Order: sequence, then structure tokens, then C-alpha cells
Amino acid sequence: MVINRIVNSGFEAGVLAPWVTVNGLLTTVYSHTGLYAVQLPSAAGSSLSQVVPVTEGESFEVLVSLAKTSALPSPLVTVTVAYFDINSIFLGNGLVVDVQTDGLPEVTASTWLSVYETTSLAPIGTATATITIEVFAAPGTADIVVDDVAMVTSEFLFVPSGPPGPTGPTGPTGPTGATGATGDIGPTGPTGATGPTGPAGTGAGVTGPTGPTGDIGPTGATGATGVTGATGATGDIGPTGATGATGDIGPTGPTGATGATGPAGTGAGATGVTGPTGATGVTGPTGATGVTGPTGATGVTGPTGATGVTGPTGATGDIGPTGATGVTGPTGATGDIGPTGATGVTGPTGATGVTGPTGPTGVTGPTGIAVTPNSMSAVNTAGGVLAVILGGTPVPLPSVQSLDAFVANGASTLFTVPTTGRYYITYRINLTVGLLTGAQVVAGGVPVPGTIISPVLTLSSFEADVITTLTAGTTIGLQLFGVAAVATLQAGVGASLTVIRVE
Ligand SMILES: [Ca+2]
Repeated sequence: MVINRIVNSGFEAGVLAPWVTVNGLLTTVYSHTGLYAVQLPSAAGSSLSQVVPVTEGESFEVLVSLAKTSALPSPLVTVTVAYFDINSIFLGNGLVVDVQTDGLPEVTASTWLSVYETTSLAPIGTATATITIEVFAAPGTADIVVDDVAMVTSEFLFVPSGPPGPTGPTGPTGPTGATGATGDIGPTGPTGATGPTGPAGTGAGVTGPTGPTGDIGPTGATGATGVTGATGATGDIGPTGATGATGDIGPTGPTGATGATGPAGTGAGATGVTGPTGATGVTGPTGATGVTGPTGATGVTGPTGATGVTGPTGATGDIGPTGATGVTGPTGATGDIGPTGATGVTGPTGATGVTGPTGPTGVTGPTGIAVTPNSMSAVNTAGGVLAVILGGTPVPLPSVQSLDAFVANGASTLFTVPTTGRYYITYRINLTVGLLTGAQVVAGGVPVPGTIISPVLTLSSFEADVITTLTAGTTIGLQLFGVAAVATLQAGVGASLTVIRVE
């Protein structure tokens, strides 16, 4: 911890105590920082001092800000630190600094000289130190002002040095320290740009011989521009005129050399962030072994060492849990053909194939059941004369009868149907002369549609075929009808009727 042993360093207590002075005065006319400083007159000499506690082995950084109060030269000023033991016996000087005559800046220009020096170590037995600023008597010199006197030391300087501990967290930023003294004035910058040209003089006189250049008079009002005169002979170069008005500020010149380091500010600032670790110094002689400190935190695990020699095989452990299924390996060689599996489900019917060639005719099968069990046929082969009437005249069919189960009446003009079914009916009538008579088959006394022939011109031959349903017991016969006439049947086939059951 940095500490300043001086009390009331900047005199801002408003009183001098605990400072002791000879001829010095507290002043508010000048100050380096704050409101107060101490003025030390030079005419008869003066001094300012303070006693501070010191431990043997300590040293200090001493800071003092000084200036003079007028343009007169400054007198000789000395800053001294002297060490004393518990009995106030002088043990030696820690610091003696002389500021030579006229070595101080003038305070009115706000410039101060800051003395910054380091004392030697306080010798064994030191109990106090006295810091003294002394102004030597010198009539015709300026008074001196003093401000911001500090003796700074660090408590860490005298602690036995162990290895550095870990860096602690950064503390909060402390208040801003006092502003340091202004540094030395830097080198003069480059010359600025030339200022604007002043107005021309009044009246154009005849150019005379060039005289010596006079002083530059005040600038007159701008006159009218005169006629340009003949150019005179070039005169001798006159003396340099007075410096003109300052021109505009030129561009910034290159940075000058670094000035002398200014004095440190007064007061101890806050502890800054710990800087980077410096280079390792030369190893000193080994000290006595200290007390063993607390065990430090376990360090980072080091790199894995090389594999050791394989030890003897241990006992077989328990079987571990089954691991995750591994990646499928490459396909192995084809194995032997396995046993035939069970017959699978019948698949869908495939598409119809191409029709094959016609096969050979098969063996004739057995005779089937007859589908015409009832049939009849009857013919008139003798011919003969029939008297036709409008309502119909039956045609007898007595010849070549094949009646099966049909039954003919006595005149062979009607035949009784034995069984109900569908029947194929066909008939023919052949006359010797054409007539306008009609011909038809009647069943149960009703003409059967499809068998009725009603000619518009005379016909000699009639025939028709039809299939119709007949009911058992119905009588069926052949008729001529429609006109009153005499018809003669041909001999041979004068008329015929055939009826066949088909279903
Ligand atoms: Ca002050």
C-alpha cells in the first residue's frame, strides 16, 4: 500500500499545522492545486519543515512543487530530508536537493517546477525524518511559493519476499489524483503561414533614390490606385522591419522530442491494475527454509505418461452388458441350399395366354335325350274339290299320317295337342287354279298369327312356318277362307301340315 507520510501536503487544511515555518505565510494568491500554498520570502530567507514518523530501512519518493512570484531571479532553494533516532539524534541525510539561483519558473505563467527525488534508506535506529524547504536570503530576488509536498513510500517494500500470490480482483477505481505540474515548454513549432498583405500607402510619389528604410508608420486609409511609375533602380536592402501581425495558424508540425518528465502528482492515487509479470531476476542465495504454507490448489493434470510394461493376466471378470449393434459387415460367401420352404399363398391369376392350335376331334359321345318327343305330320294326296266360305273351310289331311301322340278327329281336319309346349308349325297348300282365297292354321278355333296368308292377287300355292306355344288338349287344323269360291287341291301334295314340339 502506497502511503504519503506528509500531513496537510497541499495546505488545504487552511492552516499551516503540523508544518513549522520561519517567515513563511499561508497564501491564496497562488497555488499549484486547490486554494492554498505557502509563500517563502527571499529578502531575509525563510524555511518550511515537517517531522514525520519513519521506520529503519524505509525510503521515500519526495515531491515538491515550486515557483517564483515575480520576474526577478529566484534565490537558491534547498530541499532536505534528515533522519533522526528516538532521542532526536541526527543519523544522516536521506536527501539534499539544490535548486540553483533563477532555476524556477514564474508562477504567473502557471508554470511550476516539480522536484521529484528518491531518498536513501533510513539507517538502523531511525524513528523520524524531517523534510525542510529552505530559501536562502538574497535581496533583489523573487519570493518562492511551495505546494503539494509529499513523502511517498510503500509498506510492501520491507515485507520478506515470498513467491508472489495470485492476482486479486481489480478494485474499484479511486478518485482522480491531483493534476501534476506542467512540464517544460516543448521546442518551437514550424513557422506559420505568411499573414495577409497590408494596404498600400497613399500617394504615388516620384521614385527617388532609395533611402534607408525608415520605421514602418501606421497604416493609412487606402488611396486610389495611382498611375504606375517608372521602375526605379533597385535600392539597397533595408533593415528588417518590425514583425507583422501573426498569421493564421499553420498546419501542425511534426511532434517534437519528448519533454522532460514532469513531477508526479501529489497524493496517492488508487492502486492501478497489476501490470504484467516482469522478467525473472537473477536467482539470489537460498534463504532459510520458511514455515510450510497451506497446501495450494491441485494443479492441472499433466499429460498421460508412456504405456507401462504389460502386467500378468488377471482373473476373468464378469460378462459386461451387451454393447450396441455394430455396423453391418460385408456380405459373406453364398451358403448351402436350405430345405424347401412351405408352399406360399396362390398368386393372382395371370393374363390369358395365346389360343393354342385346335385339338383332334374327340370320340362321339352317347346319344342325348330327344327334344322333339311330340310331333305329327298329315297330308292330302288325293286332291279334290273344296267349297270355300268366308268364315273358313277346313282342309282334310287323311293321307300319310304320322301322329305320334296327336289324335285326329274323324274327318282328319283337327288334331289334338297331347302336351303343352313350344311347337314348330309348317304347312303347304297347292291349288290347280289360282284364287283370291286366304289360308291359315287355327288352334282352338283361333287363327295362329304368322300362318295367315291373305293375297291381293290370285295364288295357287300357299306355305308358312311359325313357332308358337300350344296347350295340351287344344285342337289344331288347316283352313281356306276369305272368299266364296270352289278350290281344287292338286293330287300328290294337295295340302300338308307338320307340327313338331321343340321345347
Ligand atoms: Ca494547495
